Amino acid sequence: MPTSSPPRTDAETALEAAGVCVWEWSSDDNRLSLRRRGPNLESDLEGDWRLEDFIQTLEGLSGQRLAERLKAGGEATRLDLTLMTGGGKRLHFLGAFSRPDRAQGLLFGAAQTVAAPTGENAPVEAVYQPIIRLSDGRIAGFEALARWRDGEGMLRTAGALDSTPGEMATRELALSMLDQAGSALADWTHQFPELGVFVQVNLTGADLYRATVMERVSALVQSGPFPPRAFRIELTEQMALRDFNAGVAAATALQASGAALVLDDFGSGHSSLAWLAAIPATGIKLDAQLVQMAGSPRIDTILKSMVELAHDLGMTVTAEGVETLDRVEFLKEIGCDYAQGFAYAYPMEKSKADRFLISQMRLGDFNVKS
Ligand code: G
Ligand code: MN
Repeated sequence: MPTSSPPRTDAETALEAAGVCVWEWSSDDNRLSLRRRGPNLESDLEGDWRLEDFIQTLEGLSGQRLAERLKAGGEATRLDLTLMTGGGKRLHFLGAFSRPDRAQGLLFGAAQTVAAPTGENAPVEAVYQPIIRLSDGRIAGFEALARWRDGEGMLRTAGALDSTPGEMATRELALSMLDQAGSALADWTHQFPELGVFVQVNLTGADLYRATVMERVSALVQSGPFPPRAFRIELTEQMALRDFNAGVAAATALQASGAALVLDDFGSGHSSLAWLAAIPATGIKLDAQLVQMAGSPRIDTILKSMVELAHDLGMTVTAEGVETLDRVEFLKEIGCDYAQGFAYAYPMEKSKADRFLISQMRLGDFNVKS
């Protein structure tokens, strides 16, 4: 079992150094504003631009295409363009309109070539926990979770190891988890097309402002074909509190890449309803602690309302940390879409997840514990 991180390629190093800009476009005042998030992104790009002036800094037709797309405006129109700077750098302009006259997203260095998946060189190993569709009790998808091998070859969470893998850059962790989950999804989509499973990977808010991470998500989704929005990123809401606009822009860019976004641990800590309203997410995951408190009338009222609220906003709801099956009836009653937790299945290695999917294909009425 190799224990070192894969070497950084020059392309990755250059991308990382370039950082990320949050952009916001307003048609009304014809303004494109660029705010730097990374270490030293093209600092000359930062600021408020008249669209025509910004276009002047770009080479060839890319500027013209950008202007056309921004001026065309429109609801939920995805923007995914490669721009060429006067200095010959390729930039990835990724985002979407949230209103007919307003768009936002991220601008970052585009990879010349996409590095090969780090796959088996990676010390971190993804395990997969089934996410069960409550309407039929079948596996709808998986959450990919990071584990490391201890001295005895057992897979452990980071917290259960003596020497934590904390030194591993979180960037490497994110890239490796994305790659492993991406190849698992490719495999399952290929083997079990009729199941349409999805895979969810956890990223931190900081990951969203890493050019390499965003480029990798975008490349993986394009390497599909996957079922629409089957490659999903779970994001905790905490990041929103630090910088609301940048969080929305990053989430918008992520969604524009073709990945889907799921709000993790919803209802823990400081849920921001403004964040829920502004972010283009596919679903929310109800925080495990809240789910485990089900049974108390007041908590039940809150859970019921959260499901209703999410549905009214067009989002699905997954209950996390479902440890006992007696909660399941309640979750079904309130219309919760998915459940995940020890009551159904523990996180498992890919090969075991394969076997579950095979049985699910064979048996009409599949129960994950059997
Ligand atoms: O925050 P997030 O949902 O990403 O955390 C998932 C973690 O919760 C994993 O480490 C997983 O092993 C653990 N987990 C999954 N299901 C359950 C459960 O039913 N109960 C508890 N206590 N933990 C769970
Ligand atoms: Mn999660």
